Amino acid sequence: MEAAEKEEISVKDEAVDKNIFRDCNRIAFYRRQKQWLSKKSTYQVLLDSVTTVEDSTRFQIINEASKVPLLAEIYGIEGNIFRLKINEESPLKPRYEVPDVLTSKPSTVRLIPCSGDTGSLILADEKGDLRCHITANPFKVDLVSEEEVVMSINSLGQLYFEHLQILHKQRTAKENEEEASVDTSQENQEDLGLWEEKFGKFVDIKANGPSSVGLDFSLHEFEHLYGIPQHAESHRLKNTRDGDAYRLYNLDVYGYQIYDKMGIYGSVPYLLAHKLGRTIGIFWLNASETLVEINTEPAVEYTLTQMGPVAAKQKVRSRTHVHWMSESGIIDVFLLTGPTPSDVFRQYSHLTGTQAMPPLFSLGYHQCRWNYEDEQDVKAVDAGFDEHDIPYDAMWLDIEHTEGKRYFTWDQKRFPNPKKMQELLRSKKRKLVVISDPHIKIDPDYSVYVKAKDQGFFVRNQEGEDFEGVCWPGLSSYLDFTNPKVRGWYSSLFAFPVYQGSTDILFLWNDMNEPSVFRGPEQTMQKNAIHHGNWEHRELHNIYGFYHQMATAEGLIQRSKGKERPFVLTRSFFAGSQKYGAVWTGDNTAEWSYLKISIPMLLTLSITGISFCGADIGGFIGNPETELLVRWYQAGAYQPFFRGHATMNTKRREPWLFGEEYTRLIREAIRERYGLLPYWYSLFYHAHVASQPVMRECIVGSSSHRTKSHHS
Ligand code: NBV
Repeated sequence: MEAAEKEEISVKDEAVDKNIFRDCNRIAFYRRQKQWLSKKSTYQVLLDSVTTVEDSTRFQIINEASKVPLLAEIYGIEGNIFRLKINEESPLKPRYEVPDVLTSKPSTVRLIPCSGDTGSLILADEKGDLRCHITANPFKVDLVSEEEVVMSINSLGQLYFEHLQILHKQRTAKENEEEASVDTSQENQEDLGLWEEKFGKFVDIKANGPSSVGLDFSLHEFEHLYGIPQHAESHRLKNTRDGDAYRLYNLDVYGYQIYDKMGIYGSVPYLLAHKLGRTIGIFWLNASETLVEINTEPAVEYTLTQMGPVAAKQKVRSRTHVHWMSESGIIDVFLLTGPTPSDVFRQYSHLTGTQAMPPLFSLGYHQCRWNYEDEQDVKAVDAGFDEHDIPYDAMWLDIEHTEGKRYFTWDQKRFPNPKKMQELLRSKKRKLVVISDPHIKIDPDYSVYVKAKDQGFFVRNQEGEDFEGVCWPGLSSYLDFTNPKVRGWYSSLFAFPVYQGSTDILFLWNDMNEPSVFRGPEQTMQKNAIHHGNWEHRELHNIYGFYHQMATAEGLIQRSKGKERPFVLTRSFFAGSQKYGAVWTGDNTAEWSYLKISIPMLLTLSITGISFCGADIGGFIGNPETELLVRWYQAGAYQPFFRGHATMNTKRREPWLFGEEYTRLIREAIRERYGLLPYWYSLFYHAHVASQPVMRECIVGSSSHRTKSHHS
């Protein structure tokens, strides 16, 4: 093991150090939005600017202070979905619009403008059941379905849009005087992090300056909200307090703390709200760092005493305010109007795709550990399952199987004959899953590195050179999966003749793809690294892992000439990742509380489209007591992705190592899973064709005696 690596592992033996990560108060765009919103400056629609262009209705919105025009576009999308886009009318340069997440250009339906009162505009679908009431001053949108206002947009006046500007130094004195949107005085500059933001020893230089956006949504009579993974939190979203918003920023958080709103490995900026008779969804399509505040105002009943002899009662309906804030990009939001939960699931998958149909083997039990040491070890563990009569389908190899963490290679000493090892597994109808991370060791003798370097396939730094960061192999560069050419080339590396030692029973595991960069800010990539198309990393950070899994899955499809379904597990993900395979909840801990939190974490992923999800059985970090391990198998057998895994320095924990009684219990749990395999397969088929989540929370029992159970 190399020195750099040892150092990282010893650091990582400790519980999560939250000081490495930023909370809201240390995030400049959050502070800026809060400062500005306290000034209560409003936006107004210019009603004489309303036009219908192709399939959208467009109009200008102007802020009373800055006077810079924004362009709003409203689309009706098939299946009772509205889309609202807000961008600068003429930005200094194009702003990032997330590509590749929507399955195709959503099929639009015509919205018919109906005359509202003066000062408003009404857009309705053809049947007139769904309407959008736009109030001009101050700008507000009410979404009306079956005569009920379901949701209001910007009713709290939290629309926020930072216009791209020329850097101060390059501006004329007059332009600086005109700057009215935020307090940019020198003393305040640093605090607001407009062009430069410090975090510990890191300085983020922002070539494009401040570019954040935000908007509020009020959900009428809704008090139950769910979604926006990934957080180690309860299923139902909690009210947030100042400085404690749900953060969506993909990060490698080893041993993450539970009941915490900090962002971990993946992000789906989509939430659902549910009440009796209606379920709705809000999908905020933005891949930059995002914060979500949630605030429920409960229903209140007032008694009006001064109104006369008879006391009058007035009821104020409850509502929940959702405030989205993103560091960059545009506002592009999809409003899913339900009305049933199934309708919302269908509407969301109409936009982002359904769960990929998994190959049958991947619904069985997976045996993993960091690491199975060598071919002998694999053989012995494999034989252990037969000896103890425990079914399993896939053996997993972690990073140590490679030659010095050079993915697509095999450690010559430990795995001299990978094909023979796979033949052994194949003879028992079993599979092998190996890891492939996005960082590539800088090594002029490593062909993957050389080819990627020659073709300019790495993410670049500010100076235009390949970005370099430390990860498992030591100094590494990171493939720029946002570039379709890089994805195409990466996919080609999985072809059997190219990936030496691979066979058709070998499948893939993508780890560290937040991306994880040791010693980087928050252990990830600098936000000003540069991607294909000259986009800054800040614009697309949350979608990096999505593209990695996409390219890997495509590689597996291509190597079988389109005949076989791929299996790819990813740690990082975004909206739509369900199309490419499975997701797991990363580095959890061998404690009861982590077993418990796996259930809401997986339910949350499930309702945001990612049905194929699981948590490491037994807990990755530490040594579970035997009863915990058994209980984890019993729970995991009823969770969609079912894999035992453990970190490096833990005791071995194959199912037969704890005495006959416990072996029997684990055997029974795994066999129960296999007994239900056809049912699992059918559930996945329903997820694939009809968007129904595989793992669901059902309320069972009479209304007086309700218990929650998890149905799979
Ligand atoms: O590749 C090693 C591990 C892996 O076993 C684990 O499942 C991932 O979540 N990986 C993280 C990197 C190292 C973690 C300390």
